[in-house]
Amino acid sequence: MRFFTLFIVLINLSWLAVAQTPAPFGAVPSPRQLQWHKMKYYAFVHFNMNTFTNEEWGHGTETANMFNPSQLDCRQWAKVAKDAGMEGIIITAKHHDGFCLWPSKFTEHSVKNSTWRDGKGDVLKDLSAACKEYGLKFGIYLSPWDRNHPAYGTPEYNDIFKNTLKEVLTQYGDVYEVWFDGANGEGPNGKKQVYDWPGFIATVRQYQPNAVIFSDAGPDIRWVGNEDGYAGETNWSTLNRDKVYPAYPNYWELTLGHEDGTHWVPTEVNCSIRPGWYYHASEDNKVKSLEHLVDIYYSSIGRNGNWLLNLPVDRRGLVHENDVARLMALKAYTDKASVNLAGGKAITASSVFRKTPAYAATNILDKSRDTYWAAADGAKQATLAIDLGKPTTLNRLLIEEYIALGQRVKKFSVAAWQAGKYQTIAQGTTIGNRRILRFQTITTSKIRVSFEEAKASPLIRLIEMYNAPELIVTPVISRSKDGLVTIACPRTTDPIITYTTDGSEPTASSLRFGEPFALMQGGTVKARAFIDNMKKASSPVSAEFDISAAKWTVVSAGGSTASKSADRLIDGNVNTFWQQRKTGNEPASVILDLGETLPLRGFTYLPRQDGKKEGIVYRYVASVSQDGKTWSAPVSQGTFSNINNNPVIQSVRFDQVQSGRYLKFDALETTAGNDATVSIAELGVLTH
Ligand code: FUL
Repeated sequence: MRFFTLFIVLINLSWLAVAQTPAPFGAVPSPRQLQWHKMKYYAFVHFNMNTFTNEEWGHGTETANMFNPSQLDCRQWAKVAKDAGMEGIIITAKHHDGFCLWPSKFTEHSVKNSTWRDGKGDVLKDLSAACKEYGLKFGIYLSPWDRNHPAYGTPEYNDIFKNTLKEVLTQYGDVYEVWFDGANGEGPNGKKQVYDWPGFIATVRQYQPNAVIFSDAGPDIRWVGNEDGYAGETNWSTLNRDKVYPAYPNYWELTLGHEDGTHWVPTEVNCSIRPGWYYHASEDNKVKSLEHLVDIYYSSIGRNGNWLLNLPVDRRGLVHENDVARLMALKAYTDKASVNLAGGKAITASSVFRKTPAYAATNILDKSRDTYWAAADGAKQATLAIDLGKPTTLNRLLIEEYIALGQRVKKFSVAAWQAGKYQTIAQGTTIGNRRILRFQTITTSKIRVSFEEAKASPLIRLIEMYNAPELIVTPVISRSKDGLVTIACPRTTDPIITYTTDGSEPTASSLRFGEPFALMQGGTVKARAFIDNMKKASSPVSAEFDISAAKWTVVSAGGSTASKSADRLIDGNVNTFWQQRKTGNEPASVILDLGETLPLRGFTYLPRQDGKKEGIVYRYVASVSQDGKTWSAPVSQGTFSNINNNPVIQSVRFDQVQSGRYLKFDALETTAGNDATVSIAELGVLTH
């Protein structure tokens, strides 16, 4: 009888407990995902064989000795990451060329067979120890695609891959994230592998149950659909996971997520601090500007994602000085831009879940992310009024949902008390784990946040407000077909732009840009914008040019006589492109007449820059000619690595200098296969 009474009491208590707590809505995060959501910013390090061969995708034919860093120091990476405010490092333990940064038992293509440290070196050992020392988490990127392993393309390879995974998951302590690249090309036998994804996932779960697994399709966290650093303004953490798979063709859906998706699979935004993922000395001046990185910060961390920023470690085995300087500038900026002006201020809500004090709006402005405000049961609209107590100048608002119970808000707006009434200053759609709205700087003493549409009653755990320093927009350097250089600063009023053409850093006293100037033979232009009587400066930008296209004509494009639109491929405007449909195996050829015989050292291909993938060339052949009739044997042929996901300019150098007046570029295959449209934003030559 006593047991029976206890049973009844327990049932009642649990009923009470349930009734006193807002119910979860839709798909919710797992404990390991919630842990990961506490992070926001960490480093990717691409450092492997490609660092030494100057490639983005190695071929698997390299020899182990080519891997030979002169001063490898993983503690330097860890210190840089820590100083930059990052929380972990994910390392390319094995990329598509198959080379392993640790002495694996399951391949001969590894550090164990290199002369580096007499074959006794182990980058994963050094890095995991450095991460521990600096209080950083340690993550592993392991490419299933392997262009070296003799077993690739056979069922046996899946077991080998699982064994390799076991090695990296059991020998280096805790691993917080395992990064699976969806790329699946041909191996040394010309065969593709059918990957055993369930087996790979089970291996991670077995040896590192707390690690989150990344791929296009999760299962824990998903790719954001681009390598540019941008999540959707609308970004659901939910996904119809069973419909998505690695190399999913509707990649743009990953940018937005699926409203009402069946599983919780939030976004991780991966992008590189330079154009390429691997180190190339030619990109030392192409580290993304502070303004660009700040924009990515708000478009990743500020749009319900975590930011995985890649640092291409150089041939010494160090993070390059230029990258370090930019990372520290970003840290200094974000520190200033996140001083909270709303902490502990007065806040009231239009409703509170069952009038329970534990869910009061004051939870939003306290320091805890574990307490939250809950609107009334079933309320899909609600407002919060925040009294800042005094006129406060601000231009950013951070807001976070209590995601443990699901993602709910679909539409919200922010209004400021100005001239005796509330005026809308910003609007947003989804919130999720974290959303930061940017708006014009205003001074106000009261802010109102209105939830206009929600899938279930809003649960908000945090709001902060900041006054981020205004950044001076970095100038954009371009050169017209005629060889005239323009330097513009579109969104800054009346900047003074200074520049150099001798490679030196522009200062306040460098040449001032007024009229476009000629740079016919090419060179390096570096520029900077100044405001406030030259007191504030943008970060410097740099652009390299080869010979101009002033004398060039397009002789034919796509097999036919060139139409007017073909001029777009030499117009110097990166935002226009030429395109033509190509059929089957026939190449689409473009012939340029350079107007004079030149020493040709290579060519450049810029794919379309509008974010679309149609026509991006993958396989090409280039030939030269003196007269436009008799053509050399191909002077270069091959594929553009990773061009689909990262459509940056491709510079291809010939083995030998070729003297010629005509260049023929044959597009043999696009990233969409044989039967497709071919598109070219710019085609150029390298003569320097
Ligand atoms: C892509 C790879 O193919 C690139 O080389 C790079 O590793 C990037 C992070 O993922 O899918």
